[in-house]
Amino acid sequence: MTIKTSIKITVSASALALTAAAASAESWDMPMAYAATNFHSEMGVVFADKVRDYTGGDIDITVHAGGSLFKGGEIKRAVQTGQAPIGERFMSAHANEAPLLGWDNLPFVATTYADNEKLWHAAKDKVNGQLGDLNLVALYTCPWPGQGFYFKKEVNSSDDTQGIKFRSYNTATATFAEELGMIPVQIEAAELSQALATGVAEAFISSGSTGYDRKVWEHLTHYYKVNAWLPRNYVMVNKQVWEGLSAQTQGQVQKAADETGAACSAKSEELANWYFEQLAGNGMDVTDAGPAFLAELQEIGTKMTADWLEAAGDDGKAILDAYNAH
Ligand code: PCA
Repeated sequence: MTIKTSIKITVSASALALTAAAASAESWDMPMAYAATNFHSEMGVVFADKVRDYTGGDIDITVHAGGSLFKGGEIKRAVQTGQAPIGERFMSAHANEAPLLGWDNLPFVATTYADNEKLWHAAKDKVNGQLGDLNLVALYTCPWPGQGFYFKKEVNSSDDTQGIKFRSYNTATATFAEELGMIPVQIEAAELSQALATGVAEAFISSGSTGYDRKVWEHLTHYYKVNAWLPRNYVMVNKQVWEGLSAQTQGQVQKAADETGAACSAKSEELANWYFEQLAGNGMDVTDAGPAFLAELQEIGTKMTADWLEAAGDDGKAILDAYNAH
């Protein structure tokens, strides 16, 4: 072989390699539901960067935060049907369709990050099975800080909550509101400021994180740090899209997901108190719930856990048994 021919072969081989790379490179739009500056969304960008890096550019994810590509309530369906290959959503928002997915909304069951992680390990296999039935594969999950109540007045018991218009984010929070004599209305976090400004809602349950993102001190005055549960967001991929990837690419994406999930959880824990400081710094009264209110919440919580166990059946019971056994 002459030198000239060998150069020619090398050139055409690398041209081929380039064509192959171009053909296998995929661009994925990733709708996310929460504010671009929220840690969940920032971690979505970290994940996209890692995936690009670990797959050598084969998968190029573009994050669309704040419900800008699909609204929060539309993201799961978009991924299930393949309109979007990947997306992020609040897991328990799907509990009306699949009760098991409310595993992380059980009041006062797992109220620290360590316990929440333990509960996730107890739930993981069952949850993944359920998501598989919905044509989804979960890549990573990440907890919000603990959930407490926002009001525009001091609240000491359910005597003070009657008739209040309450923004709920899933069926469990709607039930909670009704038990307290409030009127639930389901609203996405992205529309929360608007709902408070127009009086469509005048109270809600959430973490300090969402109160901070939505500057709710412009409308509300009190936050009670009940720490009732730490619900999770998850990043999901369409099952066929996932199965269409090579084992090697799946491994690379999963490595990115495992690292991002751990970093996101650590970030959530690191920020939890910082959010309270921001609410207080902007004039809100941030305190623990008083004993009478807390006792009522705990009683409602016990009933809600019993209801969930009934709805989620044997799989739900297996999750709680596994959690309590450790
Ligand atoms: N923020 C989200 C879900 C839980 C949370 O802390 C919200 O309020 O919609």
